[in-house]
Amino acid sequence: MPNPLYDRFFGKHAGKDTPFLHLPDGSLVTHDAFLKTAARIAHVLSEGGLAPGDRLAAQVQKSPMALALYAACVQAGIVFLPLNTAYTVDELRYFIENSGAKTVICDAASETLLAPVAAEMSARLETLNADGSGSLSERAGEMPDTYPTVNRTEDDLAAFLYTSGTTGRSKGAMLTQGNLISNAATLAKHWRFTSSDVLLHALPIFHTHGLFVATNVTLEAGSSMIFLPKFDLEAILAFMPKATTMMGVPTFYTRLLQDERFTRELASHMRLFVSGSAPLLADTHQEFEERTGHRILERYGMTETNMNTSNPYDGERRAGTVGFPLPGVELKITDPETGGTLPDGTVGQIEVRGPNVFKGYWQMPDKTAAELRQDGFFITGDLGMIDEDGYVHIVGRNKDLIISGGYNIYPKEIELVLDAQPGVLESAVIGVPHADFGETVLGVLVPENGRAPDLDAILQSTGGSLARFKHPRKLVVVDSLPRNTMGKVQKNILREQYKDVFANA
Ligand code: MLC
Ligand code: AMP
Repeated sequence: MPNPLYDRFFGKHAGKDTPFLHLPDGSLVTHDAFLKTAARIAHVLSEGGLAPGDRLAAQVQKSPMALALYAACVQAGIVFLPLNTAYTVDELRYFIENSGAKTVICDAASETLLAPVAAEMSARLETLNADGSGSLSERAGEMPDTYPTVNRTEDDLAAFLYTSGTTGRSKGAMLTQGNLISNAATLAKHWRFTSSDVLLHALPIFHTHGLFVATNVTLEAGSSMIFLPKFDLEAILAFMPKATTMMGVPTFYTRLLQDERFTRELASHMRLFVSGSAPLLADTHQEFEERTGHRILERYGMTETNMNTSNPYDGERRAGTVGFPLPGVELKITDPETGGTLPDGTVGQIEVRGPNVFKGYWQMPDKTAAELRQDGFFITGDLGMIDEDGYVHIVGRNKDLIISGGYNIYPKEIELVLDAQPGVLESAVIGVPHADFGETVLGVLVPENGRAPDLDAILQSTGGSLARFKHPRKLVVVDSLPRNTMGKVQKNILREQYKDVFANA
């Protein structure tokens, strides 16, 4: 039966003993072995009551089994909802409830905390640990290694990825099979991936970059991956000579450049370095070229759209730009007030349209209508311009968003937590420059009754409800927040005032 996503990325590799995952311990997972594991998991999921179209939420460490869980969901027609391993139980509760996930997969270490949440939502709970053990694997071990692939169309949902909103409520971006297929096919071709490529994979697999860009492109081209559990500088240095390509957030590249062992020779076997998810400084681009002779290829994407633009493979990879719209993707710069298209060279909001653009936000028709126009153009919230040679430049954001080490952080969510702290009248959360993470979180507090609040206690208490990467790295106290005549907090003034607080971090 046809299942376009499964057939294209997975099914075509069935029965092949070709390499898929090279693991740090030297072992290899072939395509065939991977697909058999996926089929076994698909049986467990179906037997557990998951039907095509149902959602499965997974907060699991990166491992071959975790990736096979994605393949299993595709094969069984289940909507895959991967979640950042840093999320707290409070955060997870919302995702499980909002998505209506019928099954939740977690690490055994979180089982006690998550069991009551799953029970409350009538969701089944299974465990999957970093080493591949857990109840999911135990049950999968008893299942057949083939599974009757569920019939799907390109318009069916493949995944939900949650992206936070400016009001603090996360939105489930609904991605179809067609969205994922079209983008990976375009990127594999554009970046010249072949079965000889070996991708150094150190990104997490719960976001677009590590899962849909890196993994789907690898599967599309029949390449293999050196599959590292996370970004670890020592491992990257050790494995780079065996790889041909790497994809990373800018922090990967700045960290590599800080190490003298990262040399031209070490990178000599590499064909391509790709950067995205956050702005790559032109300085980093230049320093990287001086050190290695490689020009990093920067591209631009989003959870809702997959990848939109890319610098060229053959032509000039221009530092400080995100290149040209990908084949099949339309991009225009519009006036935020009127929506009218602006001429090249003018800064405005970036809008994109194409087969890569998502279907909308799960059960949020108003939010979908506000960002996804009737004619198919998606308002990205990024500000940019197109230069005289057609290169797209991202110059800022029309949304209150901080990107720290490639993770998105919405200030509103943190402000709500800070505002509720004893002794805090109000707060403003801003992103300030940070050498390692690009930007980091600073909380600006106004005390109640002019008495200084206990900053240590406040930092401690944000820990319970917010993922670690969202925590303010510093809190400062001010008498009042700068506001415009409409009463809106002028965060640009605060960003300017505090731009050097982490200058030496
Ligand atoms: C970890 N920490 C972070 C952080 N990552 N804090 C802020 N921002 C981050 N990104 C916390 C840790 O919990 C730890 O807390 C402390 O910071 C230092 O940790 P570390 O050991 O230095 O961090 P590390 O584990 O090395 O992780 C850093 C990183 C990682 C940059 C390698 O964050 C990462 O892999 N980022 C990639 C994110 C990504 O894939 N984004 C793509 C989104 S898709 P403590 O308690 O020790 O202080 C998308 C679309 C597109 O945006 O276009 O691609
Ligand atoms: P996310 O919602 O996590 O998918 O993050 C998407 C956002 O990351 C985009 O809207 C941009 O603001 C930002 N982004 C992604 N790639 C780049 C890039 N190459 N340069 C600048 N910003 C980027």
